[in-house]
Amino acid sequence: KDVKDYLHLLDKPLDEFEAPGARNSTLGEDALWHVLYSLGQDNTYLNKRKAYWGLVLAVRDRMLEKWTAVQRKYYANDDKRLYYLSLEFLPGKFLRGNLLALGLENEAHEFLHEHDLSLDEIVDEECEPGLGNGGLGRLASCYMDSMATLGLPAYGYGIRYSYGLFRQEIRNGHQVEQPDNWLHEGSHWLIPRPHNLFPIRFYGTVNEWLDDDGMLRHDWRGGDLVMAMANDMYVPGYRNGHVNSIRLWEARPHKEFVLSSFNAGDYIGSVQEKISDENISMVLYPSDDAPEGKTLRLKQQYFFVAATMRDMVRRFKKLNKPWDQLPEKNVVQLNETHPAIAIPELMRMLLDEELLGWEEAWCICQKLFAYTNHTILPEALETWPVKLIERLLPRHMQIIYEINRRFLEEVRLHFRDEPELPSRVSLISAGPEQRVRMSHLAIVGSFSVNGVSSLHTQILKDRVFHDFIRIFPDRFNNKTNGITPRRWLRQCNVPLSWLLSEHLGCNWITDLTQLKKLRELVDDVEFRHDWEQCRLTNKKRLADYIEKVNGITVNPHSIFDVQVKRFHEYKRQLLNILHIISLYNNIRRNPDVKMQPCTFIFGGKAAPSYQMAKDIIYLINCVARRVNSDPHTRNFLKVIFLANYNVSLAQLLVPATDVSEQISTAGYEASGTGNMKFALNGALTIGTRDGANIEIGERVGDGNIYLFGLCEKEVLALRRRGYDPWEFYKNDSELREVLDMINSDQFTPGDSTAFSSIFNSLLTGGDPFMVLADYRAYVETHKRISHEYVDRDLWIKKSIMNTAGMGYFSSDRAVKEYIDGIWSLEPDV
Ligand code: 73E
Repeated sequence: KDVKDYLHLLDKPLDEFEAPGARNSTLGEDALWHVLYSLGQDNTYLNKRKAYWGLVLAVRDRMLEKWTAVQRKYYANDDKRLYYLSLEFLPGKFLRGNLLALGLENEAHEFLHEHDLSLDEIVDEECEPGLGNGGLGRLASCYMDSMATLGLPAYGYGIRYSYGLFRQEIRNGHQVEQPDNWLHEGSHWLIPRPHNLFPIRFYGTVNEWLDDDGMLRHDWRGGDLVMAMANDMYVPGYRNGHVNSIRLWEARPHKEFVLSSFNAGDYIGSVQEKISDENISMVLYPSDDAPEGKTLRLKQQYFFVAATMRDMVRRFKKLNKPWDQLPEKNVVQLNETHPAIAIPELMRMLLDEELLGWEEAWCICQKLFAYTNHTILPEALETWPVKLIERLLPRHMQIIYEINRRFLEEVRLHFRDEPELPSRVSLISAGPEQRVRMSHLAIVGSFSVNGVSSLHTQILKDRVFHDFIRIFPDRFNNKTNGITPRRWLRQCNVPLSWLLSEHLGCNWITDLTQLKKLRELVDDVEFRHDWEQCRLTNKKRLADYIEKVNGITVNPHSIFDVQVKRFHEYKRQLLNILHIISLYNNIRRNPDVKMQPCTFIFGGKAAPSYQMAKDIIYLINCVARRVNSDPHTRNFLKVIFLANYNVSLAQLLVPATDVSEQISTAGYEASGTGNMKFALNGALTIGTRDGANIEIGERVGDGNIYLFGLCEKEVLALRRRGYDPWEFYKNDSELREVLDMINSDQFTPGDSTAFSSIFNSLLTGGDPFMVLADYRAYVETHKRISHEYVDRDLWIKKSIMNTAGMGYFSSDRAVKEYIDGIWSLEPDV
């Protein structure tokens, strides 16, 4: 059927004040108007580009009307506001989601139809803003969607990077990074606000002076100034008339040219300064789960935080309220420690500019800030050299010292018999180079610290921040992550959404727990048939993409087994490829084997400096080349690497996946959110007892998930006992064969050392992520999967039970938990 014939069945009706007719022109008329008057192009005929840009501008008009009304309401109601500070946002493409939220899909279809175009081809015109690395940035975007849908007075804050995460190309099996110039055509989704401009200082010196009461005061001056200019991105709630915004700061030169050197004839020298100032918001750092110790990174953090605190204080001052009301009217959520420098920055503003006393200022900070931790990888806990902060932000370093002095004094007072405790919890680490521990700063300066899954929060309490639990017993809490059902089901999986709305009505889109009613339908043969058809439609669409992009034909009836995520040793893409090699060996040994054909799909980027991760990508591509071209196996086994994995590609993959690979070493993946997207769309998970996998298992039921391998406690115990990967090498002949192949030229003819780094890490290197320890359990679990997949009734029932159990993982639920447990906000709809 034509999409436009069934859209009205899919979605909630619009709220009354939203009804069409509130405007006296149609979306299409406005789009044509914009083609002529905003783009300056002939609107008597349209091509894809013109139609796209015209639509964007017409949709934007409608969002702006709502956004200004909502801002007025915030002021009128004197609402408490949430500031969500994140160095990363990954919104994905906007057009489809915005049309959906605003209830404009039908109008858009009609307009495009009149011009012989379709929405599918139009959305290709849009390029996706890659302003994040992975899960952390995508989580921020899911939460912004839920906040708008729940009608919260919330603002996202981040950086308008000129270059997002690099575009990944695969050349001869290797990852090659290309710049992502996502703004080269401009983006009308981003509105520059040249009047929202703040100077941000770096370097300089601190002067002391005495105020009228004889109190010692500080004044930071000199150094370099850079301007922070606002750019706003709009986030409409789902059909509720509510629109929020994400403010992304862009660095601008403080002076156009340094006039003196310009006059002295040093033209290039004077432009140089302009260039280096703009560098601050030039590019996103491409490491996920690992800190980047570069000065420019710290500059980025301070730059966006300082501008954001200014903006918050500017709005607060309009209310003419005393300072102690700041935390009653605002709350600041820190997404990881990346924005933690906000704490000393607000202290500086309150002390040095507003002339508050220390206690008063500190009390405000501790009631205002809340911190979310996303990772426990020891190497990922952010620290900055004291020397660097002293130079770049001299006043902040003084304030951090003072926070620490007072904090440790309290600790000594309350824990007299533990002389070691102060140095363990100190904000400053000792050692040859003193460093500021940003997580300690964030914990001490906040009223709430949360982890992102039950297990992760437990690990924070038991291990990583154990000392702090005793000092601040009420500060720690869990908020298990969630994903937005608008993008991750309604938008990416139209066939299934239709089926769901037909049977459950459409309230699941904003109340995902409704999905549990699917359990009553698992025994309905016709329903199961329709379910399977939806899945097949999605798999065919993915197969077409793979054919077009990779030039490889895959069988849509094969098991689509997918692992897409950043490349990291702890995520263990290696375990996956080792198993594939052993499957390959088995098929070659038994050419007549009866086996369910399998398509293994990989996607994901490696940080450009992470050599091991890049080697693993190369290994996968080399294995793929060999397997896909072997006439003995190619009907049973295909291995596909999809280049440049991003949000758009995820939207294509997620609904087409049968088996979702979530196989991190237990204890390492804080939560994972990809795991949720797949299970929500009816994939079955093969996973370790790690992060949110455990909670997914609890909700979909033991029989509907394939959990395997060591649990977190067993990983710790084995390491303590002394883990020897050689044992597994010696005792498992299949595994040994696979490892020996990697250590030969089997996959790289003529070059037998291509993967020796991998082989060595797994054996002589001690296999830090215990790939070999989990290998056998993983292989056996895959055998079960392959066996059970063939029983179509059984499999489809399990698939339905997955979707049915995933209601809990809506970001609406997660955001509501933040509201109740941390933010104390009122929805304003
Ligand atoms: O487990 C994921 C989690 O689902 C975790 O690895 C990821 O955050 C997701 C959302 O909670 C994450 N990313 C980072 N730390 N944890 C990170 C660290 C430094 C730079 C960029 C990202």
